[in-house]
Parts: sequence; structure tokens; C-alpha cells
Amino acid sequence: MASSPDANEIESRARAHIAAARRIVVLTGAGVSAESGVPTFRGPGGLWRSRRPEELATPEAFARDPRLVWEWYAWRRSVVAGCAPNAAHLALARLALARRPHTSTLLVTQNVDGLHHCAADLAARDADPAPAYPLEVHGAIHRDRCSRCARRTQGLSAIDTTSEDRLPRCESCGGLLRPDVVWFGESLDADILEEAFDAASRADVCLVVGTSAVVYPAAAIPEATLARGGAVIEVNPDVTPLTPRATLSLRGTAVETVPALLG
Ligand code: BJW
Ligand code: ZN
Repeated sequence: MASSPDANEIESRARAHIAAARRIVVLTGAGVSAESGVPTFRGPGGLWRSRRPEELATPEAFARDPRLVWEWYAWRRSVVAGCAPNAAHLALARLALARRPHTSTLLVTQNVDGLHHCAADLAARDADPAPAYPLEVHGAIHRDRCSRCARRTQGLSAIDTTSEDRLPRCESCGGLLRPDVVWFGESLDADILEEAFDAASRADVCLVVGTSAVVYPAAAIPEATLARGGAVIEVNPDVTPLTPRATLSLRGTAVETVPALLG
């Protein structure tokens, strides 16, 4: 009986897939930012250990108690404001630069923390043209959107959550502002989603970093790569529902694994 490959063997197979790929899609989740100090959603220390997602990350929750929802997002904004991209964000930003023009690389993130954007800015200092920015399929926590007219604005850094009357309002129509993120039961931006699935369905490799792979439709992105015969490489310290389907699974944190894999 053949023994299962050890971690070094899996990493070298993953490197070979990436080296040979002409089209790469990267899908990231909260785990890629964990070592920057941004809490994940599920698992130990996750944002939802003490609250159910339906209490906070749904349009119904916002309609019921916008003050409570804003309190949570204002706290998370302050956490993210104190965080910087880590070595995994930077290695992923450089991947896109290093491999072009021979390889197309698209970074798709479920994260709303903006750290892939910051990493792209850092990596792009000397790059011409600048790298493509990630597709943020679940929005961005640092932006606001009017819950009535949908006008988007730069998010306010200080939100007064002491009473509902003091919550931020739209300058155009007076509607309540909300964070510009995608909550459960809300549709993702159709153009962004189409671009992500289109790239995944043509990719030779889909590299999936730090997601529990339970939230749809984002969790189906790697399936599009598998369906066209491409390889899915998962980086995660834990097993996920994607693991049995993945071509290769690298067990480790993003910072331990991604720079070494792409270096
Ligand atoms: C590390 C690490 C380290 C830790 N290094 N790794 C099909 C089937 C079933 C249900 C549905 C379906 N289609 C739609 C649904 C309903 C729903 C859904 O998916 N529900 C399931 C949960 C059951 N989806 C939706 O409602 C979506 N809308 C939609 O589909 O519209 C059409 C429609 C509507 C209604 C019905 C049917 C269709 C919208 C989903 C929006 C998700 N929004 C959130 C909040 C965003 C705003 C905010 O930030 O507050 O997005 S939920 C939350 O989960 C957030 C994340 O982006 C998302 C994914 O989480 P992620 O990133 O995977 O984080 P974790 O914490 O779960 O996992 C972290 C991972 O990292 C773990 O695996 C760790 O091991 C690992 N890790 N340390 C590397 N150092
Ligand atoms: Zn408005």
C-alpha cells in the first residue's frame, strides 16, 4: 500500500502545479488575516463564538436593532484599523506581479478588511502597471452604503452608537447608513461574482487560503476550477468541507505556508 505523501512532498507538488499554471485564481477567507490580528468568524476566538450570525449579519437584524449592529461593526472597524497586511497578503500580492505577463492571476477575497488592497499598494510601489486589486465578494467594512438609496460613501471612523437617533445618515436622502458588506440572505454583486466564477472556470489552479468553505456562493468558486479539470490547493490549519475535494491540502497557517509556497 502506498504511504500518504508527507508535508514536504505535498508542498513540492503544490509548487509544481503553480509553476505550470497559466491561469491562477486565489480565494481567501478570514484565516489569511488571522495572523494580522483580525478575528475569524468561526472557530476558537471567532467573532461569532458568543453571538449567532443571524443576530448581527442580516438585513433583518439591522432593521430590528441598527444600533446593536453598528456597535459590532464600529468595534470591528477599530480592530481592522490597527491591523497591517501580513507576509501571506504580501506574497499573494507579489504572485500577481511576478508571474505576469505569462500568467493571469485573480485574487478573490471574502474578507471585508481591505488588507489585500493594502498589500497590493505596498507590492505595487515600483510596479508598472499597478497590480489588479482583489475582488471583494462580501464588500468592504471601511465603506458605508445608504440602506434606502444605496449611495456609497467612505465609512466614518467614529460612529456614535449611544442611541438610534445618532446613527449616521445619508447626505442625499436621510436614510440610515449601513456598512457596505454583504449579509446573509443578500445577493452578492452580480458582476463581481461573474468575474470570479468565470476566472475559476478557466483556471489551472485555484489556491484557497484560510476559509471554512461553508458560505455560499463563494464556497463554490473552487468547484468551478475542479469542474474544468484544474487543481485546487487548500491552505488551512484545519480540515474543511473542501478538503476531501481538494487536489492538495497544506496543513498550516497562512503566514507559515503561503510565502514558502510562492517564494
Ligand atoms: C486559518 C488561520 C490561519 C484560522 N491561517 N487559516 C447554498 C447552500 C446553502 C446555503 C446557501 C447557499 N447559497 C446561499 C446560501 C445562504 C447563505 C449561506 O451560505 N449559508 C451557509 C452558511 C449555510 N449565503 C448567503 O446568504 C449569501 N447570499 C446569497 O447567496 O444570496 C442569494 C441567496 C439568498 C438567500 C438564499 C439563497 C440564495 C451571502 C453570504 C454573505 C456572507 N457574509 C459574511 C459577513 C460579511 C460581512 C462581515 O464581515 O460582517 O461574510 S458571513 C462571514 O462568512 C463573512 C465571511 O466572508 C464568510 C466566510 O467566512 P470565512 O472567511 O470562511 O471565515 P471562517 O471564520 O468561517 O473560517 C476561517 C478559516 O480560517 C477556518 O477554516 C480556520 O481553520 C482558518 N484559519 N486561522 C490560515 N492563521
Ligand atoms: Zn440615501
